[in-house]
Amino acid sequence: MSSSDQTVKKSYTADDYSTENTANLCPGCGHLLIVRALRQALAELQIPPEKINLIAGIGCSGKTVAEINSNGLHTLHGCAAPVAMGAQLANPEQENILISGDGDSWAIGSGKMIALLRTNLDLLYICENNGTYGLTRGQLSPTTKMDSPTRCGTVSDIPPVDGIGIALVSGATYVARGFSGRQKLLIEQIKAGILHRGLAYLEVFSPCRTFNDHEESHHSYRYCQRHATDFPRISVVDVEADYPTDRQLDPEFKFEGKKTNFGLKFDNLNEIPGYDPTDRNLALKTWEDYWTEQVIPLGLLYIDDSARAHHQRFYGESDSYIADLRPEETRPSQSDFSTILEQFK
Ligand SMILES: Cc1ncc(C[n+]2csc(CCOP(=O)(O)OP(=O)(O)O)c2C)c(N)n1
Ligand code: SF4
Ligand SMILES: [Mg+2]
Repeated sequence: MSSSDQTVKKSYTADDYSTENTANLCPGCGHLLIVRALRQALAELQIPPEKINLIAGIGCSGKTVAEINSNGLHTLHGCAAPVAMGAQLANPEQENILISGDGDSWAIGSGKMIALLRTNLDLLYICENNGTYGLTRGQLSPTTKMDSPTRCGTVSDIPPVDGIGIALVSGATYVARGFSGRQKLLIEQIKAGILHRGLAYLEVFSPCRTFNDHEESHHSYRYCQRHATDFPRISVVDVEADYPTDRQLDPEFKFEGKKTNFGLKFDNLNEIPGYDPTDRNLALKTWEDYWTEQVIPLGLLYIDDSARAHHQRFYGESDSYIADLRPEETRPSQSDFSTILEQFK
């Protein structure tokens, strides 16, 4: 190899994020389409696989870890949030992506997810919402709608949890709603969520082909296709491009990202009169209106790039991270430890 060849940066394609493992997801599963969009988004951002930490809970959704060529950790049910928080704080240079199902997020994991959302840690949290417990064969989940029976006919008699509403009130600084069946939008939502400097919550409507894609389901492909409506539809644009200098609601916005600034192009903002995705109160009010109707808005609801990411508060001016510490610096020496123990005798 010549010296000039050695300086050529590797160019990643979506295939570079594939693995030889297959996680045995059912054909047609919405989660597989999220895997496809994630690989494409990572390739478009040219993120080296070794820079990515994929951290997942338990569920079919969690099997994404096996499908993406990256560092990966399949944690315990409902416990992906504390692991992702630790990983991100220890080394904010890594791209941490948390993958969790609707059950993993909003049943067993709900307290931990809210604790995560309020931190503004710099990571992307993808909630793969199929309105059921896919892995354990189709039970009701916290997001099952009351008028949406399971395949066996069981009906929920309590209202569903609203993950988007929780994310908005808990402090997430990027909140978006996607659908496995809208790949182009999903790829852009994932890219923007990764580039965003702070906590990005992306909830993806991701039908369970085997247990919750039947005629009466409100989480089927057909239901989502019929009831989807456009919210601010985004695409990430060239960071080098020329942007308007003021922050008025122009079709193109420039945002301060984690490592670089990035631009968002809103394809349809003029179709939603008065909507401003940087106004959280407006996003909440608008989302509430949608939530009570039978429509599924897809797009970007809210973004705030002015808040400091949590690791910036945590480390202040320091330029070294916990991950840089030598093992002996992470724990007291034997003699210091003995001194500490003496105090408790
Ligand atoms: C502590 C604990 N409780 C219950 C389970 C059983 N369990 C495994 S996955 C799952 C729900 C998965 O649903 P969801 O998070 O929506 O993921 P999906 O399979 O639908 O993608 C449950 C209840 C478990 N593994 N661990
Ligand atoms: S059971 Fe449902 S969620 Fe799980 S892999 Fe099959 S289609 Fe996907
Ligand atoms: Mg589920």
